[in-house]
Amino acid sequence: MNERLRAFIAGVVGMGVAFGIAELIHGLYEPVPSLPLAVAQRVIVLTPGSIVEFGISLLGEADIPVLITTVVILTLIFAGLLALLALRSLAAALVGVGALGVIGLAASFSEPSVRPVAVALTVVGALGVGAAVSGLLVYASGLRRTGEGAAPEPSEPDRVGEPQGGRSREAYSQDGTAVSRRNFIVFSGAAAVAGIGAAGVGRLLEQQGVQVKGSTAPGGETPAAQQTLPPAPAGASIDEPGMPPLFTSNEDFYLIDTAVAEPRINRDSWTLNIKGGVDNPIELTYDDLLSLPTREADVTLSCVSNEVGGKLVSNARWTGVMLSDVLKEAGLSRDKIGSATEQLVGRSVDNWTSGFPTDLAFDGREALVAFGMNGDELPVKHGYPVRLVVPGLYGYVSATKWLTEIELTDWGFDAYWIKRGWAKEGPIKTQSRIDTIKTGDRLQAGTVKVGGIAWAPTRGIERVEVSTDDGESWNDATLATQLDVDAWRLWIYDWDASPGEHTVKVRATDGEGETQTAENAPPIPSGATGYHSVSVRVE
Ligand SMILES: Nc1nc2c(c(=O)[nH]1)N[C@H]1C(S)=C(S)[C@@H](COP(=O)(O)O)O[C@H]1N2
Ligand SMILES: [Mo]
Repeated sequence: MNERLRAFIAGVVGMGVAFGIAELIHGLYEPVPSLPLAVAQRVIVLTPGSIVEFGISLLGEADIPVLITTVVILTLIFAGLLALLALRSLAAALVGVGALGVIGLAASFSEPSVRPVAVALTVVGALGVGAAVSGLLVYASGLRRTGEGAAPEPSEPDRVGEPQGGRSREAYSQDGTAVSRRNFIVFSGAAAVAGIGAAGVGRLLEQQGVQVKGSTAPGGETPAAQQTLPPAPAGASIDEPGMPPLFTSNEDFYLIDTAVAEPRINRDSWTLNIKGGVDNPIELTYDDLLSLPTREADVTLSCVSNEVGGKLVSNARWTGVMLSDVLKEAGLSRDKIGSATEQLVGRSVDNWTSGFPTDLAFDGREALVAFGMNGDELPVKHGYPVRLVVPGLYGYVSATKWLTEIELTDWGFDAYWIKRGWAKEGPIKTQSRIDTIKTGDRLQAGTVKVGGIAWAPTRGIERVEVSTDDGESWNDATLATQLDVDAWRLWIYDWDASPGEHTVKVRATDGEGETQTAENAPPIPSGATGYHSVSVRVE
């Protein structure tokens, strides 16, 4: 192992220790954010939106962990290079450490609700200890002596074929410090284990914190709605292999957000501010919210970045309070909407925003300030304790999770994804998807059950047609009972399949008689269009 490699490893290990310390402090004390998470969050915010959406579509739910891992690995490599640099110029290397500190501080201070002093102490302290560990390893290896101005000449490469167990020349470094390679390995290994251990304990503590803070207060079951819905009729489901359930479980419900760490909110201290152009700005507690009439609504949510045939669409029975009732509490009614209150902006605790025409809160659709999902409280990842659910709008303009503020403002304000190039208005486009067969399937000739879902929230689905000849001719599918115009509708078609290659397509017509467009469009800027198409071979 030559000196350069040792120095590099010393840098990596030191940085690992620094990460471990910071992560441990984060686990012990929430207001100090996890540094890799904070940096990853900044990367997302500072990256053009289309690239972020691309990353999300490419990696799905893995995008955030991949990004965090990348941040950690790049930082470790950078620290290794700094340690190499320290052999030549300690001052230059310290400047590099300082730069890391500035990045860590800047990213941390961009997180909501941090304690600046604690964060500063953590960043400086962790980097200081990490640099000290690196330095000790470097000095212990005899790579650099105190007071040495310049680096030693590049050393000879390791001698090959040195006798086993014998004291190699390499065991004594060139300046005579007697530290064996084994010691270096033991010291750096121990430091690495300590760093990883500290990080592990930190993560563990954080996860326990999650349970304490994310779970319900004693006795705090999600209250049943006053106005409940009857159980879904049996005819609304279709029980065939490959068909989705009528309601997506909370576990399987698609997941999209920019939050690197899901906000952990204590619902007992949570508040919802209704502000901006309202007569009576108010702050509601969780109990205040629940004192308003509660109800259930079956609503399908979709992400604008869902591709034709994609999985970013799910259906749930939500529990909540009508958004219009909440707005009434703040003194806003439909007839009072003016240009200063034209837009309703939902803001999360981590400052994500959505925005849509205020009028849609009053036009009769069941827009909810929701706290329950499929009979349970909202899971943390789906916005605990309270989120918005607005039928007929893509999530990016409406479905603010971890909601803490509703601001009535003019149309000039651009919410999070609007700033990043997505359409200002986001009505969900009528779409349909084939679920029971997929491209590449080899099927037996005879009856093939072609089935799936179709959705046009607020309009409902009136008709679904299937083509098995690449769109030449169309056949009516059998529709399941429509649960609600806001919910997806299941459908099935018995296809008498003959041997050969076939392209199967589906198209839906909404409750207003509009058939979805055949024209293919990508998700950006306002949602994908086109017919879902599946190519199969029948044998
Ligand atoms: N706070 C917050 N709310 C958010 C988002 C977000 O990034 N942050 N993403 C939105 C988007 S783009 C969609 S599609 C829906 C997804 O909700 P889900 O993850 O519960 O399916 O949440 C919306 N609400
Ligand atoms: Mo989305």
